[in-house]
Order: sequence, then C-alpha cells, then structure tokens
Amino acid sequence: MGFFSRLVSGLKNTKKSLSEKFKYIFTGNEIDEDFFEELEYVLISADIGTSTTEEILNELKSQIKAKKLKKTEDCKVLLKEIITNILLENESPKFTYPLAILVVGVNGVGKTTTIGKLAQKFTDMKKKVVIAGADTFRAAAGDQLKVWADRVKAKYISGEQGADASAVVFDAISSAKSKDADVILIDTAGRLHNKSNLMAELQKIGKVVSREYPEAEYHKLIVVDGTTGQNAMSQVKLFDEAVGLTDICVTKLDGTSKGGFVVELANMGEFALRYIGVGESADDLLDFDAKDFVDAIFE
Ligand SMILES: Nc1nc2c(ncn2[C@@H]2O[C@H](COP(=O)(O)OP(=O)(O)OP(=O)(O)O)[C@@H](O)[C@H]2O)c(=O)[nH]1
Ligand SMILES: [Mg+2]
Repeated sequence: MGFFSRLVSGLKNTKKSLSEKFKYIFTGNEIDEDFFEELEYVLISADIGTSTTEEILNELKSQIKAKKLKKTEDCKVLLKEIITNILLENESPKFTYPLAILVVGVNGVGKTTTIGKLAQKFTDMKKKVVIAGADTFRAAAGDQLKVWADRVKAKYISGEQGADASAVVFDAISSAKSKDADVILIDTAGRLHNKSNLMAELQKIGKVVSREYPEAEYHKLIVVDGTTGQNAMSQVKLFDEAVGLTDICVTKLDGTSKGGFVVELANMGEFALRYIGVGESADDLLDFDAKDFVDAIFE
C-alpha cells in the first residue's frame, strides 16, 4: 500500500463519521445560522475542541463575507483550507544528525512500538541506530524492545529491571558515540510507583542527554494515544512542564472516529506534529503531513 492509501485507510473511521455528517451540511442550501450551528456540532463531535472550533467558524464566517458566498456547498473547500492552515503552523523542521530522541508519554500509548517503527524508518534511511531501553520499571519492556531492535539490527542497550534508567541512557550515549551512530532512540517508562517519581526520572534522563551528548540535535517526543481524545491535551501540558517537549506523535488513529483532535493538538501551537501511527506494524508510522491529513479525513 502506498503512503497516502495507508493514511486514508488508517483514518477511515474519522473520515466516515465526518463525511456522513457533511452530507447533510454542505448542501445547496443558503448559508444561515442553522448551518453554522450544525457545523459547530459536527466539528465538536469529531473532537476538534470548543475553542479551535470557534476559531475555525470565525475564520469561515469572515471569508464567507469577504468572498460573498451564498450556498453552503461552497464552504467545504474553504473549511478544508482553514483546517489545513492550522495544521501547517506545526510543520516539523527537518532533522539533523546526530540525533537524540527521548520518547515519553503515559503508559500504554505506544511509546515502545513507536520506537520500533522509528528504528525501522531510520534504518531504511541508512542511518545507524542505537536504542536505549530506559523503561526499567516494567519487566517485559526490554524484551519487547529487543525484538524491534533485532529486526533492524540496531544496537540495543538496556539494564536489569529496577536499574537506574539514566545510567542506561548514559551507557547508550557512550555506545552511540563510539559507534558513530546517527540516531539514538530512548524508550522510557509510562508509569512508576507514582507520577512525581516518573517526572523526576524523566528530568534526570533529560539532563543526562543534554550533558553527555551536546553535539546531538535533541528532541523530546511525546506519544499520545489517538483514542483518548481531549485527554491528550493535558498529557502534553504535563510532560512539557517536566521535560520541555519539542515534538508530538499521535498513535492509534486507526482505532478512532475522533481523529479531529489532532487539529486541536496542532492548534496548541508550540510543538512539531511529527508522526502519526495508523496501525501496529513497522510501516504504520507516517510522517505527519497537513495537507494529506486533511485530504484523508475529508471526502
Ligand atoms: N492500532 C494501533 N495500535 C497501536 C499503535 N501504536 C501502538 N499500538 C499498540 O498499543 C499497545 C501498547 O503499545 P506499547 O508500545 O507497548 O505502549 P507503551 O507506551 O510503550 O506502553 P508502556 O511501556 O506500558 O507504557 C500495543 O498493543 C501496540 O501494538 C497504532 O498506531 N495503532
Ligand atoms: Mg513501553
């Protein structure tokens, strides 16, 4: 399957729920207050969020006025453009190498799987990859990650269960330097005994990377689960306070009809929307592209 068809098939539930509703909105009718109310309802039910929806509607209204549009069917292209422009504000700058990516997020969102997929992606780009298994909390975390590392023959550094996570990261950085690696991917725990422990551990890991590997371009990528919708926004804020995020990856968009929340995530404004996950296999991690995303969710 090509890139765009994988995206479309991954987002098919979101697309279906939107296009069914759009049928009744973008008709040949005159634009009136009911139209805006219905559109507002549809955008909010796709999980775009109230403030972003309001922003979209205000922009739509002002363009309708400026372009003197009369029929609702003329607004669909406009709506697509407005949403694309919001997403474009968060386009991801290109990576430079060596590159360090610290992957964080609450438990079960898809961090380890995303690292596996990233290892594949960078290997395909002929980059030399080192993986740090710094989730030393969960017993099976290491085995899961090693499978992904072995698949692409990436160097894998981990520690015993309960080992100091930042020591694992220290070792992995030494290995990356000595092997002249291009990319180091750091997996972290999603859960420790309590939340403040987790944040303290992530901060400690974060500092090790800045201190030991200043020559690397350093990214802090949060993974959020696309099926959790609005809750993702508070996770982003929480982890940003702890480590200072740079990038976002939204996983499991294949399992939701509310993919619209990606628009709201983008509208938070500060972070590069870097990747989306649309399935469990190695090639199901896609570089986020604003235009393709909007094309994939609109009819
Ligand atoms: N459908 C779908 N499933 C995904 C995607 N990404 C991850 N998963 C699944 O989500 C589950 C959890 O993934 P993990 O990678 O273990 O999540 P994690 O964040 O590392 O979890 P912890 O280490 O326990 O915090 C697994 O069953 C993955 O296969 C995706 O894009 N789509
Ligand atoms: Mg994990």
